[in-house]
Amino acid sequence: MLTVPGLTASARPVTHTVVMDGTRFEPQTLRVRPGDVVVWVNKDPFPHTVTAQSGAFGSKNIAPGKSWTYVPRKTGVFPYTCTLHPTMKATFRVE
Ligand SMILES: [Cu+2]
Repeated sequence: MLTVPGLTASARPVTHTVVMDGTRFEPQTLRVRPGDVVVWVNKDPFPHTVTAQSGAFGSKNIAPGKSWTYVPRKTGVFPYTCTLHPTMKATFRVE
C-alpha cells in the first residue's frame, strides 16, 4: 500500500494506469486528483517517454515491459507526448 504524505482521510490516493501499446496512450485522457498515483506501463517492444509539453513532468526512456510512476501535486491540464514518437499524444488532467 502506498502512502502519500499530506493527504487527509477524505482524499485517499487512487492508483491510475495508462498503457502504452501500439504506439498510443490508453486512455487518451486521464483525470486524476492531486496526490493520486499514476503509472504508465509500456507494453510495446520499444521504449517510450511520458513528457509534458509544458515541462511540468517527464520520464526518461521507459523500456519495454517497464513502467513509470508519477504523483501530481498541482492541478492543471497537461498535454503530453512521447518524445520518441511525436504522434503519441494524450492529455492528463489534475482536478
Ligand atoms: Cu514512444
